[in-house]
Amino acid sequence: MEDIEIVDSKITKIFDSRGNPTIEATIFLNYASGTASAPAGASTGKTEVKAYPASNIDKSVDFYNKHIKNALHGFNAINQGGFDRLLHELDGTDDFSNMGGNLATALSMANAKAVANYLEIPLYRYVGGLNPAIPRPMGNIIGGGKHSKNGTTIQEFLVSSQGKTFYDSVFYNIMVHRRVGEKLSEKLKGQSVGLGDEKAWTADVSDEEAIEIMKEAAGEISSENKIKIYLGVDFAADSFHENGKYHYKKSIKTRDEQIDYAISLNRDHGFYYIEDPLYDSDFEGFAEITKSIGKNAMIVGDDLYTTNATRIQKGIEMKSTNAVLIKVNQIGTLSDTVTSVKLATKNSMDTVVSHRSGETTDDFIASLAVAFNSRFIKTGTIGGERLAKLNEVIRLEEDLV
Ligand code: 2PG
Ligand code: MG
Repeated sequence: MEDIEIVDSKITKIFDSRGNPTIEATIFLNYASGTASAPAGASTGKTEVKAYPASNIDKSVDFYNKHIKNALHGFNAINQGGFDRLLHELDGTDDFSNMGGNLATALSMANAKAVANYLEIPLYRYVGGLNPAIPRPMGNIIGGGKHSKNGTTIQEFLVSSQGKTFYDSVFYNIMVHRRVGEKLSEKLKGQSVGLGDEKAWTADVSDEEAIEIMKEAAGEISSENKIKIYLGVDFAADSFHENGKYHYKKSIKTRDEQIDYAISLNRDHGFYYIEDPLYDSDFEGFAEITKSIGKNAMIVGDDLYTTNATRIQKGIEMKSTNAVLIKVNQIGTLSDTVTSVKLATKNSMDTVVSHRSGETTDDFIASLAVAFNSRFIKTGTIGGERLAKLNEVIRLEEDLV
């Protein structure tokens, strides 16, 4: 294939949904360009690449101006692998701590978008080839943890409605969100019910109360509309794990109790999706949970793997989970993300492409979920920056049928 030369690039500091600055990058080719921006986590995994050098976005901007802009000039954009390797070389560390993983993420995604635009093919085809598929939406309904104040200890209570189309599934997820909002206001009369970072409801309720409200609301929407609705949680357990124990608002669980609790969500409450039930290096504990309920439930590693192929390989060998959460800015480039997805898929693990708690209106992950054949795309249920992704999958679904 002919070379497609990068003629220019630029970065801009913009704001994410929490009002924090983030990086948007644009790659210019002859007669085409691509723009993408990086999201930001709050419950970040310890083994993620560094978002910014010394947590300072301006150091990323300086690095780009001094070391990257000129190096990209004239590079063959269609060589995505080479582009991403160049970013690694220019950075010189193994966790992007000189340039910042968020700068790498925005540049890497912008380059892929620019090439897809140049070739006039959809991004999901450029990234994923010939077997794209529409995922189901996994939407955050009640949230706490590091995404709100005074919310539940468990970070996310999620649902995935199984409508006939992606549009229907999103619609029923929104119905569950609405019903849960009504139930929370009724229950808490007068006390405030708010929205967390991902636009899930947040209120001063216990995890058990949240489980009951979710089950009730999802059960009602499910029988009123005759659709199946999967229930899920993201414990993000690393954020309340201290000295070997799990610290809930009003109780403390030992590791064994936490394992039992995660199992009971499936066994006693029918939850299907269970993400990060244990702290981020307890590969053995994850394996116990997967052994017990993995046939009926999806056990997902997020902070456990941080989209890192070496960690996923360890999880495969230890049978830790049957699914992997995928976030580009945990690993820093599109090529590294594709490597992780291929490894997981080859080993019969499901993938779930995910947003981050701090988001822009960038819709890149919609195309990724379709390209990767992911079971779910995990986002919020409402909110402009969340719907940007869901609405794009709705468009892609029209494209694909
Ligand atoms: C998670 C994510 C997204 P954060 O833990 O799965 O929901 O949260 O972006 O804060 O890491
Ligand atoms: Mg998570």
